Amino acid sequence: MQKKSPVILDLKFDREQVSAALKGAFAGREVIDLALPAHRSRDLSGIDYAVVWRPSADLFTRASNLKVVFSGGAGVDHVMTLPGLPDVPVVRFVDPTLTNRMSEWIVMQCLLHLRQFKAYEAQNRKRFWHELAQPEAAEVTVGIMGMGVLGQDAARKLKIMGFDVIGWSRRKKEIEGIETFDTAGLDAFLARTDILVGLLPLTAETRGLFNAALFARLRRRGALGGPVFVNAGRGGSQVEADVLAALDRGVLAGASLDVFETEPLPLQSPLWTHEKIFVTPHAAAASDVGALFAHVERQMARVEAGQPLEHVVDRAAGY
Ligand code: NDP
Ligand code: OXD
Repeated sequence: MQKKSPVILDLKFDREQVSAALKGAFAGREVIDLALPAHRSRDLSGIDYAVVWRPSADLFTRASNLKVVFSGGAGVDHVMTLPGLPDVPVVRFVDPTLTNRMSEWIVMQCLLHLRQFKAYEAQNRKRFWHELAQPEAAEVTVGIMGMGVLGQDAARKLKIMGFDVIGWSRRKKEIEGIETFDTAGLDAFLARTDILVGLLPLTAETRGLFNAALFARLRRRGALGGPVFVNAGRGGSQVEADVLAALDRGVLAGASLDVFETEPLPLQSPLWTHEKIFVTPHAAAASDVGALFAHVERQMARVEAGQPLEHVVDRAAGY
């Protein structure tokens, strides 16, 4: 039987999670974990596979014969812009563990805004007992920008919670019970949206998209008293100065941000303490490392059996 190619790991992930997941993973195949000192100067030429999350700048020079690059996450912007990325398939991480986590975060943020959690927290600090008006989910339209794997799952789960849900993507989708728009329908989509959810990849087209001009086109007279911005796609798609200005001027009524222009979010950023913003540290949907390795093993088995890879990035579109 032909010897299986080793697999390189260049993952800036929690070490304990990687070590735990490696127990029992990649049976019958050598694992070259570049986080281990013993592997740092190892010859990587002639190796077919690399699993990467924010890889080292010299990885592709050292691993010059890769046949597939696996992203350690659903997003691939961390790898698409790297110098020397070989012209081979780049495979995204698509798995229910990640999709479910993202939908939990999105549904939670929409509910926090619907149920005025920030306002109650402020009242609690003053020990002020006062019930606020209670809009229903059905009165609120959640508009999701990015109706891919994550956007579609979040849409279905928001629907179950009773929200009116609409979606926007490059190519129009047909999804039962959800009105959808393509890029030409952006104005109509925004004019209907009370809670704007960003689940877009970072590409040249989406960089800086969530800006003052876009916030100004959201529905103004909705049940929440003003539009809300929720972003778990990529921080490069939002203009943080515009988010802050929109909140301060009442153009936005609230925000939930999991991703930032600079990560980690700098200590001095006003986003940390803004009374209308929920901040989480790029933690909406972490990759389950065990599930990631199982996905990589399935895809390598497909290559070795002569079957096509799944979840391959469209290099021209950039995601
Ligand atoms: P998909 O590739 O499945 O979906 C991307 C969606 O965005 C598609 O609907 C696509 O349109 C749409 N899109 C892309 N570019 C444009 C554009 N220029 N104009 C309009 N629509 C566009 O990705 P996933 O759903 O799996 O993931 C989305 C993103 O979420 C990831 O790229 C990553 O950045 C982020 N993410 C964040 C995490 C976190 O913890 N915060 C965790 C995981 C992912 P079309 O359908 O027409 O192709
Ligand atoms: C991802 C992420 O892209 O965690 O998977 O951001």
